Formats: sequence, structure tokens, C-alpha cells
Amino acid sequence: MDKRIFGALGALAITLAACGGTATTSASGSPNATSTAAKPDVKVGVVISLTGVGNVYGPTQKNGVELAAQRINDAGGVSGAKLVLVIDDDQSTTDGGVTAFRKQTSQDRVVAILGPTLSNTAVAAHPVAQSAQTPVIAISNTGDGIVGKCDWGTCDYIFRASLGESTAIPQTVSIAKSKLNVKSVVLMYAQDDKFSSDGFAIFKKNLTSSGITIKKEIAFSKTDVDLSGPVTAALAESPDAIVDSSLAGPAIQVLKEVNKRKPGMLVIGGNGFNTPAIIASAGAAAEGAVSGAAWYLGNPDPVNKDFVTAYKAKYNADPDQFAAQAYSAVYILLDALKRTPTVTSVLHDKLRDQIELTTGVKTPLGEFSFNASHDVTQKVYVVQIKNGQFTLIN
Ligand code: 1QQ
Repeated sequence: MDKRIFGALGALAITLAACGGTATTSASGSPNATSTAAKPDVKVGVVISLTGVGNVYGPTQKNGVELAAQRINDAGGVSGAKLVLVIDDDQSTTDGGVTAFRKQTSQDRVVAILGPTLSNTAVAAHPVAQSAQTPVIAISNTGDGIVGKCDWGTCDYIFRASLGESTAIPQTVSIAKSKLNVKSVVLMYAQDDKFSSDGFAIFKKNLTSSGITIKKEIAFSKTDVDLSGPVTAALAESPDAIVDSSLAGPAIQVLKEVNKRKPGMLVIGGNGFNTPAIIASAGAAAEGAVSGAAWYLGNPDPVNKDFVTAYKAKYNADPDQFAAQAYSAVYILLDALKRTPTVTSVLHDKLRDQIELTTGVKTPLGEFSFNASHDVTQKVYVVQIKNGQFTLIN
């Protein structure tokens, strides 16, 4: 078949699939009678770190989107069309992210992309979607300049459903000062990862403005496997706490090294800490670690409880923040898809406009709306690991 005709038919198929529906979508799975058989599929791209340094975050993101897709399809799909996920591994690298974004925008012709996992990858991959005018919802990019004003250029197709560090860290610092009585810190960070270096700058700014003394700044590489030197240097300053802005891999090393030398020493981190992989790998050394999170397992909100129950039933484990954000983003997208009169491979602008109008979608993160910068506005949960569990301390 002529490629253009094929493209046009594909576009029409998605258009039909996305027609109709109402603006009220709840992130729960109550089934209704609508059949998903008759209409063509709605393809949603998901680009996540299933291998590489981000591979502690990607697998639960995959669980989250798959649970959402299953529940949405059980409940009638996207106005009767089946929601089909196209999941690709970004390998935690910029090249991997760019390749996956190119494939999904040009070959799979997805309606939108959720991802990639790391901020470091996002600043390389998001421009691919922007040029293809394919909407993106960032489900775990917490660095600066991901939405709103982006360093790489106009980013009006990019949205974020993940709590930025510039919002989370001020709350963490405030609790560290008021509740944990922290007066001085050593600030450690991975200098070659965007999330980690942005977090470093945000911590520095907020620690300084809170009057907490930064005794020393210590940079390391995200690929360092032995952090005994930097941790020894940090402890030599006798701070009240060590602040570590890094992904989970280095964070686990920092926690273990600190625990070996000074058990009980407070370690404060950022979003990199918000994975149960920290607890599983660092064990007792993770006890007491503090971070600011976008989600809390024990949040009694009915939508969250429903999500936690469904996740446990499907995967036989508790969800984590990354699963919750990924799950929520599928429902946020569904809500916009249902309000979009035409979604085609060439008319993604209509979907973009509807994502922009997102208001009050019920998700495990709370009632979700995008602000004028396409960013999330939500509660920050400051958590501390106690008895192997993230425990709310704010
Ligand atoms: C980012 C992050 C990571 C710590 C988790 C995915 O938040 O890279 O922005």
C-alpha cells in the first residue's frame, strides 16, 4: 500500500478510536459494558529505564502503566477503543532515549509518550517529541527546565506529572531544620547526572537560605562504584547530616559507607531515594534516610487505596512512587484523549490542547491539574525510612 494512504488510514483509525467520551475520568477500574473490539487501537508510548543506572525505577513504572492500561481496557478502553502500550527501554542513556522517541514518533506513531525515566535522558529525548509535535508526559523527571522554560528550546508539547526537586527540596530542608535539628551538612552529589547536579544546586540554595551551614561540597561521578573516599572526607567535617543528591546506585553506596563509619548519622537525599530498592539494597544502612516524595503508600485517599489494592493483587508487592506516577499519567492522558475530538498522527495538537486543560483528574497523586507551566502542583510528602518503611514525617 502507498505509504501516504497507509499513514492517512492509520491517522483515521486513531481519530475514530479517540472520538467521543466525557471529561470525567476516575483512576479506578469499575468495568462498564462498552466493547473494545470494534474500534482501532489507541497506541500510547512509554519510554523507561529497564536497564542501566535507572533500572531501579523503570520496572515499577512499567507495572504502573500496565496496571492502568489493563483497568482502563476492562472498563471500556478509550471511549470503546483499546489502549495499547508501546513500551521501549531507554537504557538510562541519552542515545537510548532519543532512539526510542524517534521510533515511537515516526514508526509506531503513538498518540503521546510517557517518559523517559531520567532527567538526564529527558533533555535529549523530549526535543524529538517536540519536533514531531507529539505530546509527552514526564512521569519521573524532577530536574530543572523539564517543562515551562526549557534550556533546549520551545517545549509546549511537554508536560510533567512528577514533582520537581525545586518544589520538594525546600520542604525537605525545612523539616530537616525544624524537626531534625540539622544545623550543618556536607553536600555530596553526582556531577555528571542532570537530576543529581540540579538537586545539588537546589539543596545548596535552600540550605543557605535556611541558615544551615554547608561545611563542604563533594562531587563524585554517577559511575563511581566505591564512594568510601568521598564519605570519609564528608564525615571528617563532623556535620549534623550528610546530604546526597544522586540516583539510587550511588545513594546506596553512600548509605552503606556512612553506616560502616558512623551508624545513626542522618543522610538526606532527593527523589533518587524514593525507591524501595534503596531499602532492599542498603538494608539497615538505609534506616533514618530522609527525602521528599510525590506520593505516600499510606495515603488513605480512596483513589490511592484502590490503586494500592489493585497493584498488590496484580504484582504481589506494594507499589512505589514511580508506579503511582506512571499509573496516574495514563489516567491523565485518558482523560485528555476522551475530550479530544480528533487525535491523528498529524493532529496531535488537539490532544496537546486537551492535556493542557486537564483539571481535577482523580489519581493516586491526588486531584490532578497542570499549571500554566505544564507542571504538577501537589503536596510534598517528606518521608524517613523507619523499620524498613517510608514513614511520613511532615
Ligand atoms: C530524575 C529523577 C530520578 C531520580 C528518578 C527517575 O527524578 O532523573 O529526574
